Amino acid sequence: MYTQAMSVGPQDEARRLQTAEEQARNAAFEQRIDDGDFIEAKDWMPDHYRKTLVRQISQHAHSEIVGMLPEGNWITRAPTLKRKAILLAKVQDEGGHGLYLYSAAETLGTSRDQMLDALHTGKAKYSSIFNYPTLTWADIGVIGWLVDGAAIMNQVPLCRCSYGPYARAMIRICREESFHQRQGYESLLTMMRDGTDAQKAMVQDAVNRWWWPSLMMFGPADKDSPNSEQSMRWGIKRLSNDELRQKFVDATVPQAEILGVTLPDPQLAWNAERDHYDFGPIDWSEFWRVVGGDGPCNRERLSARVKAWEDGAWVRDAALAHAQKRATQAAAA
Ligand code: FAQ
Repeated sequence: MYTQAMSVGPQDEARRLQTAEEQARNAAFEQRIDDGDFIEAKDWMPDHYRKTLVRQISQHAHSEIVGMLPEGNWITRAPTLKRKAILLAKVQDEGGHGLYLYSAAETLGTSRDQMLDALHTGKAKYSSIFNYPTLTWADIGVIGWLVDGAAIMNQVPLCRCSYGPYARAMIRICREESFHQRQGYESLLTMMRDGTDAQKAMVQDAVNRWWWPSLMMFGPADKDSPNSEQSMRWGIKRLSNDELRQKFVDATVPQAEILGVTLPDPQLAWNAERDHYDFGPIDWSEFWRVVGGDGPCNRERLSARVKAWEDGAWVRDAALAHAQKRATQAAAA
């Protein structure tokens, strides 16, 4: 009321008009979200939507390339040529996923150098799960079964994410993750069906160590998830952290029964009333400790990535020098 009564100069008038224009753009954007349209790179979008996507997609990309490290550690120690070829292909796939995702994030106006700098300086997060060590060969099967299994559960809904470039990248990623999950499960099934007692015990030990960290991958409980509400309203996330975690538990318990392993949770039980499995409390203090940089392998993982970046400096320098030479030649021609 008071502002209407004030006399406005040309600058105030421009700002008011701009605000009205922005409001209209924002309303049109929200309408497109409600209609289930994809938002594309050149479309107008609110700043907060852009920032949320850069945060999530770049952290997802970082998770893929840091995720190469625990398994890469076993390529030279795979027990057979077949297992080695499968693992090599899987780890290469993860590198490819990182590249699609960095490209998708770049469409939002952030450079790859900026994103990698955020990773190397510890400003950006990556999935907590990759800060745990791979102690035996069974860990590789369990990563495929549980970690890729959790990743697929989380990522299939992202194929319907409202941001087109991210959604399209996720379609191919999910197809490959599905192969990853199956190869892990098949490797464990082989050990559980045909293996020695020691091999079976090795599988059970790996399941004991990876089960709870796999449940943590879905992120904090909904009530403690600051980003979920807005991300779900914008159609970036389609299901909440807790919904996805529950779906994962429900899908995984019968698979564990077929494998013949015990999931390390005495409270795990079918609840006919809820039509879901109940499970015990997650140790969120461990989750936040690992996310905060103090997990078993955080320092090792980050220093491996920084070293890879520094070792690759000559490749980037050579590629830049070559591009400059080509540009100079083209300008002179
Ligand atoms: N680890 O408010 P929310 C893979 C952070 S790829 C670390 O719930 P949001 C493939 C979160 O960033 C695995 N940090 O956040 C593979 C936020 O902090 P910020 C990665 C976590 O974004 C397999 C804060 O906590 N997948 O496995 C974690 O709405 C095998 C509050 O959380 C993706 O990135 C965590 N687990 O929901 C590779 C999928 N959880 O950023 C190799 C895409 C939460 O505000 C081998 N991302 N935080 O400082 C997502 O779906 C979401 O970003 C969530 C988190 C669900 C991860």
